[in-house]
Amino acid sequence: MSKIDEKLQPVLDEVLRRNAGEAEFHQAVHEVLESLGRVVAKHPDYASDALIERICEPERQIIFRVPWVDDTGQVQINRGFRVQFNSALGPYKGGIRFHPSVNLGIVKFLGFEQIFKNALTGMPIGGGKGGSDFNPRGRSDGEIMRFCQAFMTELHRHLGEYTDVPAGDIGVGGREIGYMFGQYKRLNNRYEAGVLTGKGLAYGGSRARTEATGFGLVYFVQQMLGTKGTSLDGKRVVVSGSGNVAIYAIEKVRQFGGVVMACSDSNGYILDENGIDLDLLKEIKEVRRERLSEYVRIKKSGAHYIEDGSIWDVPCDIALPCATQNELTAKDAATLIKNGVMAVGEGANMPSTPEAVALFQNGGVMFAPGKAANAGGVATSALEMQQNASRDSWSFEQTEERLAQIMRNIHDNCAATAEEYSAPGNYVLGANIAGFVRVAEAMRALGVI
Ligand code: NDP
Ligand code: 2IT
Repeated sequence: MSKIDEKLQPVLDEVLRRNAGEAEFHQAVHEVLESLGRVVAKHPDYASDALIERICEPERQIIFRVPWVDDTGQVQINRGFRVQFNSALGPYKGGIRFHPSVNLGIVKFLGFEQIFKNALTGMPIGGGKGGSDFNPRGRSDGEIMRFCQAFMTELHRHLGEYTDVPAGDIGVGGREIGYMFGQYKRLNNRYEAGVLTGKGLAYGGSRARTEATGFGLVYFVQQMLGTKGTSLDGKRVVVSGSGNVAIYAIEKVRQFGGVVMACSDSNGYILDENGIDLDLLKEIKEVRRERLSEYVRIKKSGAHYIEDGSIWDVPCDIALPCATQNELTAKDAATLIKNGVMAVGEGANMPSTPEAVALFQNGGVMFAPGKAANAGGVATSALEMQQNASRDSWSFEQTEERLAQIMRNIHDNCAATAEEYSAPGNYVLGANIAGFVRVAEAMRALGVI
């Protein structure tokens, strides 16, 4: 990783010391502090009143036991987390992740990223994140429901439409949000629709929220390509992951005339030179909840399943990592560059390692960081909160148009901020600085908080 401004190095040292062993959190803080060097050089007052130190310290961290009973009658114990990172701009807002890898450091990295992402949307939402080391893979619907109920039995006392508003993330989609909302409602005896987002359309969800992260990512990439006089039309695209973000990124790429040749899960990737069959992918992942390898079992011609190796070995014009953190390494970046990649857009949170990002930026590859490019999901969550607050529901077209406008604004704000700080085309710098400045201004106005 590259050097930090000398004013900010002590801030980073202190974060490393106080949060020992939390590698992903260190990585996320490091990247933001690296960008802020230019801000404190230009506006030294941002380095006063321990403002940056305060932003690096969560307002509240909740860790709790989640006991539940599996289908065989065995008692299971998981650990639940909610990190309420920053509420200067609005109630804490951010997803909940169910994955065996979840620990405090991962939730803190996600919560930290969420502060700046949410600021970039321009909406009134603070930053937070939660999750559990629960592994949903292979669990029955009844087990998922009992786990969600047990998780919410503790979490509910920390939430509220003006306090903290979770949504989905890895392993948490519409089904899980429904079970959690049901339990929240039961415990509070309040139909508080705005306490969770990503709800089903039957009970207060927003149209286009399911699609929003993937669609928003592709809107952002289309804007970025536009600055170089090109577009997605006719481009070969590779998308990692095959979950919520990946599926709707694939759908929007197709609408913009691109061809998605490959997508993946944690076991392997599929390659379909004719373009991924989206209806089949949705059927396998959203309806049957099966592994991606089923795709080639059903679609016998033209498609291949590759169990070993990296999806980033597939030559493409545009790469969209939409699975998880640090899934795209320096080696993968070097392969993509060798194969002529022109743009990378992060649908996942922090999917590229710092070394990979540096390779892209130094290699002239347009690079859209997750906290800007995947902000369409949380932005549409904020639109869901608006609809809930006004007891209204908007059409798909109206909601998608709002999403598209928000993504254009985020793109232009990041690009303009990068220019202002003498780094044209550096969306990492633009996103970190523009997000930081909005949060910092609000924090200063609120006194020492
Ligand atoms: P899903 O659970 O719907 O899908 C996750 C996908 O990523 C699956 O294909 C999964 O494969 C794969 N994956 C997960 N963990 C790993 C891992 N450790 N190694 C390899 N592959 C993995 O999640 P989402 O699509 O919602 O989230 C994907 C990414 O997008 C995450 O980084 C999330 O934080 C980010 N994001 C999500 C938003 C949303 O609105 N949902 C908004 C903004 C960002 P497998 O089934 O094998 O585990
Ligand atoms: O990482 C993210 O932005 C999300 N998982 C979505 C958060 C939200 O509150 O919609």
